Order: sequence, then structure tokens, then C-alpha cells
Amino acid sequence: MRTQPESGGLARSGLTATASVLGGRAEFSSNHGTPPRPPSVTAPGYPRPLLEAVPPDAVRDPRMIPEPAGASVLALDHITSGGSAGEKDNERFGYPSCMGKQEAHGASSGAEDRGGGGVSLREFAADLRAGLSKPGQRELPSKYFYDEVGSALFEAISVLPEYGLTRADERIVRAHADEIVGRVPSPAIVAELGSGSGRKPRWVLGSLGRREPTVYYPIDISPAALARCEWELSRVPSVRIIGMLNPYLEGLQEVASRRKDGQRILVLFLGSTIGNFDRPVGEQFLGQVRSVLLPGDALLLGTDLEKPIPQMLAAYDDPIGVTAAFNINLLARINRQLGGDFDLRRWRHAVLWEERQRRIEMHLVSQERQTVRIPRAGLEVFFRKDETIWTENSHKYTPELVATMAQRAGFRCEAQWIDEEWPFAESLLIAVSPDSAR
Ligand code: AVJ
Repeated sequence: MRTQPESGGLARSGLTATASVLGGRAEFSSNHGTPPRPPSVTAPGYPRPLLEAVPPDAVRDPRMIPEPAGASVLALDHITSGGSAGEKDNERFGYPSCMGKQEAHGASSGAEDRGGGGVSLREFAADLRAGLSKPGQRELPSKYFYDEVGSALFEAISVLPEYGLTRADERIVRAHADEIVGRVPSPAIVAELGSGSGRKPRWVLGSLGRREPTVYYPIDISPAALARCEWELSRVPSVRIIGMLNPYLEGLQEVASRRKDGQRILVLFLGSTIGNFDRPVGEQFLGQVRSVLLPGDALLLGTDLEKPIPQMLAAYDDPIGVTAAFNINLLARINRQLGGDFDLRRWRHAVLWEERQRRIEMHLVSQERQTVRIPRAGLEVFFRKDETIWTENSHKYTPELVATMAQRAGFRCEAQWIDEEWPFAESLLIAVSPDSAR
């Protein structure tokens, strides 16, 4: 059930076009026609050698030292292996050491119970029980993709030629960082929902740091992602980093409680992560973000746009199988952390375009009848041949729909930028006071 956009006519080419959307004035620009950027940024494969991402002081974390060829699979397995090893993981890759000199929030809360992804193993087990014991379609929450292996696989996905999403997101943020920051009054602090690798916020923070000293709060339930992000951004001048090992809204509430008088908050919610939520839930989530903010605060929202179906399918089913590995790793994680006995060779990655909901779905298909035991979740599950576990939704949007959702959630759409090469929208949303909302 899609809401019809209230206005069409979005400028998709040219430098900057002004269009009237939803009664307000919104500026649409695309980075097509902007001054030439280094060719590296537009190249289909991400140009930066992957090794460059490894900190020179990798010694701080032994896992960042490359294993000899052939041993890497074993090493990874060992490193992320579960059991009560959730603790070990946490201690080794958790915030205290990896946040380095930076302050870390949440370091003392519930660390004993945290598994390899910074999520409590009890919660993981409970979510598994809920999702796998469903009588009809079984499912698993996509947030569990991002353990250490999964985060690394996602990094690999983001450099695949078939998956242009991450590069488009970064291109827009990079090309328009000054303009984005310029639309958020001074002084401002930045909170990011999902820290990712830290590449995208770098441009915004660089721009903001040149304007005033600021604080950047990456919020993520993955210690691996937080650590990576902290590393990536530690050299941005005038920016202090405080990692928040929290679910998004809890982290954001904590950031809001630390806000000083007169400070604006710029929330970054990039990468089309909102697309993982069902549409109504996504909109509700925007409303919850809004309720933590004050009028005048800003939300920069990245959303992947609809494109030809074969292109969308290829983006989630790349021929070398990185996305398949990303999907199947969810089962591997269950094995590692909860003692499951999923036979990974009996599962196949599958992708479909769901026409009515306008989303890509990822599933794991049981290739034969089988029973799986997951002792630490107290589960024994039977799967029929061809039965699937539904692991992810990636909803696709139109620019007009984003503006409509934002408005219903208590924001006005101040500006939108669309990438030409890979249709993707960055929307700058400003929190409005409830009475001026309509
Ligand atoms: C990071 C959630 C936006 O849905 O496109 C990539 C994750 N899944 N390939 C997406 C993902 C499969 C991605 N998000």
C-alpha cells in the first residue's frame, strides 16, 4: 500500500532545480554536473585499496593482522566463536580498548551478557526463538547480520560493482557536505544511527569541524563497527568522537540528554538502513527520532530509490556470492554464538522483488528436509525442503514518498539530493514544532 506522492516533477538532472513539494519549498539537486571529483569516487569498484583501511597500529588488535593464506577461515571461526566466548569477544573487541583515548558510553552496562555483536546473547536467543518458531514464514532480524564477519562482508558488498548504494550515498554526502552543514545552524553536534565504516560521516564532520569544534556520537550495537568508525575518523580536526554501544533510539536519547543549551543535533541516518523496516515501522521510527529532537534539529536521511528490477536483483545477488555469504553468515553466527548446528551447505541464498511492498527480500532456502538444534536458544527446528527463513527487507523509495513520510513524522523536507549514477536520495529533514506541522 503505497501512498501516492502529492507532487511529481522531480528534477533529476542539471545542477540544482527548485521544485515545490508538499506545499513547502524544497531544493532538489543532483551531483550530476558538479565540479569534477577525483575519478576514484565515481569508479564502479571502490578505488581505495582495502589494505589502506587497516590501521598502521593494527597491533592494538591482533585480529587485524592478516592471517597466513589458508588459515583465515579457521582464524575467523576461532575469533568469533561463541559460547561464553561472547564475553571474550566483547573484551577483545569491545569499546574500552578500541575506543582508545576516546570516551565510550555504555561500557559498564551489561557487558557480561553481550555477545560478539555487542547485543546480549539472551536477546539474540529470544529473537531467534520468536522468529524461528513462527508457524508460517520463519524469519530472523536483519540487525544480526552485523557481527564481525558480517560487518566485513558488508564492507565487501559495498565495493561490488553490482551494489552501487553505498558509493552513491557517499558521493552525495561528499559532494554536498558544506551545503548540508550550512543548513544546520551553529553550534551543532552530530549523532549517527549505525556507525558503519565511518567513511560517509567524514565529509560532514570535516565540514562541521572547520566551522566549530564539535562532538560526533556514532550509535551502534556492533562494537566492531564502532571501533572501525572511531579509527576511520580519529584524525578529523576539531571533532571529538564518543561511541555509543546502544540501540539507535536509546543512544539518541543519551546524546540528547548531553546536549548543551543552544546546540543543534544533526542526526545522520544513512545507507538506506530505514529500508530494513517495514514501511509503517520506518515511518514510526522517524516519528520516534523526531520525539527525541527539538524543533530546528536536523535529520539527514539516505534512501535507496526504485530502479529497474534486474538491477535491484543483481545488487542483492552478486555473481561472486559475497551477498550470499553475508546472508548465510547469519546462520554461521548462530552456530558460533549459540551453539547451533546449522549445516551451512544445506542452505541457499535467495532474493526476490516483492512488487506490492516494493522491496527486495532476502531469504535462506533449506535445500532439504532437516532438523536444526540451537542449544543455547533452547530450540530444535524442523525445516521442510524449500522452506525459507526470511532474513531481510530492503524497501525502495521515491523522493516524493520520503518527503511525505518525513512530513507525517514531524519533519519538513528542507532539501533533497539525488545521485544520477545510482538512483539514491539524501534528504535533509528539519524537525518542526508540532503546531506548525500542518
Ligand atoms: C545496509 C541495510 C542498506 O539493505 O541494501 C546489502 C544491507 N543487504 N546487501 C541493504 C544489505 C544485502 C543494506 N543496508
